[in-house]
Amino acid sequence: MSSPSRELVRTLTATEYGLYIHGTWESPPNAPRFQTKNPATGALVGSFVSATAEDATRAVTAAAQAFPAWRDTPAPHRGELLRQVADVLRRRKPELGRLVTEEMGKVIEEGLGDVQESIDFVDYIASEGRRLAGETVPSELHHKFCLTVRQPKGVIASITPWNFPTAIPNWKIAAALVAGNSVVLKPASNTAGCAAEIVRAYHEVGFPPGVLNLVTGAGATVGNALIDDPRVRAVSFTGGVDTGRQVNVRGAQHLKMVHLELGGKNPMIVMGDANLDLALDGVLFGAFGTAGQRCTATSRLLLQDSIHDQFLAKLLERVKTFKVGDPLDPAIDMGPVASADQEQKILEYIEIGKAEGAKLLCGGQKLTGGVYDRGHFIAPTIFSVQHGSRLSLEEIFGPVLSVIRFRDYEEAVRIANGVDYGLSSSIYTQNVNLAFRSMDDLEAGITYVNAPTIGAEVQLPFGGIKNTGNGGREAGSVAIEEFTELKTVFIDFSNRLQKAQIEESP
Ligand code: UN1
Repeated sequence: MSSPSRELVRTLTATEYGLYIHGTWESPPNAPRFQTKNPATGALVGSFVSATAEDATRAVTAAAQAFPAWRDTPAPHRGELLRQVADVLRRRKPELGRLVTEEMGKVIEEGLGDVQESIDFVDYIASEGRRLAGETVPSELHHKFCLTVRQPKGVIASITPWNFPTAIPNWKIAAALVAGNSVVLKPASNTAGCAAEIVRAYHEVGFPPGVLNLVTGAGATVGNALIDDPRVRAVSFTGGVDTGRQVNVRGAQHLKMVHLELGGKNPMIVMGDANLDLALDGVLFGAFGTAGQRCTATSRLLLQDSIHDQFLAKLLERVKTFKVGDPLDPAIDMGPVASADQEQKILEYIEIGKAEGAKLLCGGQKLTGGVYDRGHFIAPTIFSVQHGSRLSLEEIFGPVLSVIRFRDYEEAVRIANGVDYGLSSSIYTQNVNLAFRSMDDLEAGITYVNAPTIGAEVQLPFGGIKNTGNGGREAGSVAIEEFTELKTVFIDFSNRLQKAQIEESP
């Protein structure tokens, strides 16, 4: 146990952040605070205001006041500011990548990748300021013009998770802002520092006060206040399915558009004809990258009978060489899980697996001794399971892979689709017919052929079906759909009353 004086030093070294409302960082001296901690070492990272519902309401007021002028700012100018944000993020990438790693524990290569995904998306969506395209279509009447334009919704609440602590806030903020909305961001508490640093980038390039606001604190307080505020026109939420359901129900009471991006139980199918070494690299990255804490993580490995034993033997060999440890060390393959809560939940699932008779093939425990004792490290874990067991169906969000054996393609598809989620999916095969069939057959928003289930690129839509969400997509050019209303416009220049559906066509 550390001595009290040591604790004090750590407290003082934590970066202190305020709330960001109407372009000002607010740090009331007596406000209750919470802290973020490095999950690898327990060291303090940042200290944040635990906002009240009134704080959230003030942020919405700031956003509502800023909205009219921001809506009227030409979209290319809005895009230009975002382009400058991308430049700031690019400049600060090394420092921000390190912060991602220190605050949530993904290895530094992935911490930097998180920031790169932010840069890529902000760059990409900035140019939407010069598109925001509607459509023009013919009228059934003479001298009449029909078109659609995209209009912002108003104030958007963005509620974001800790696993992509810069990328996902940027997906939501940048798309909402380029479309002319104002935003209140409520980030996951354990990565509030990453969120605050992103907001600093927006502040630095001169977004008008109130256009973007940051309110840190508990979901039950801040999140609910945002969802309940009638001035918030849409809520964009990424997180767990249980919370997502509550957000949706709460938003529905206000007839509010709620966009949900929730969990996954993503399968990788390895057919007998696959390039096995390629599949091996793929499953290691897919299952244990970000310590399995991606919505897109490969959490089920489906192996065809003919290669099952051989592939599994190779996989277990490779996992033995896997280095778990300090995520800032570039030689390390996997860091800690993100928090004590995560650790507990994952260990509970490991116990569930054991209790339901799944065969533990490797790992299955918290790592202890030396540097491990300071953090939340769990060994890469592989179970052999039956389809239908809890391990095979429920999202674990940790470094736990469930292996399932199958006979033929049809059975693989049945198993792959036999879960409540549908975010990502993958098939390894050299058979071009199966590769193309899987595009149709796999029930998921994303299908990879000969690549693992993770690694989506920002210029394409991201999202899933079934319990993964409620139909929306982030990223890609469709990212602006959740943040815009379509206005349909008819312009009649005939100088007479024309009656659609009633007049005879000439
Ligand atoms: C998530 O886990 O919520 O495709 C996002 C990927 C990343 C994004 C994951 N580009 O794995």
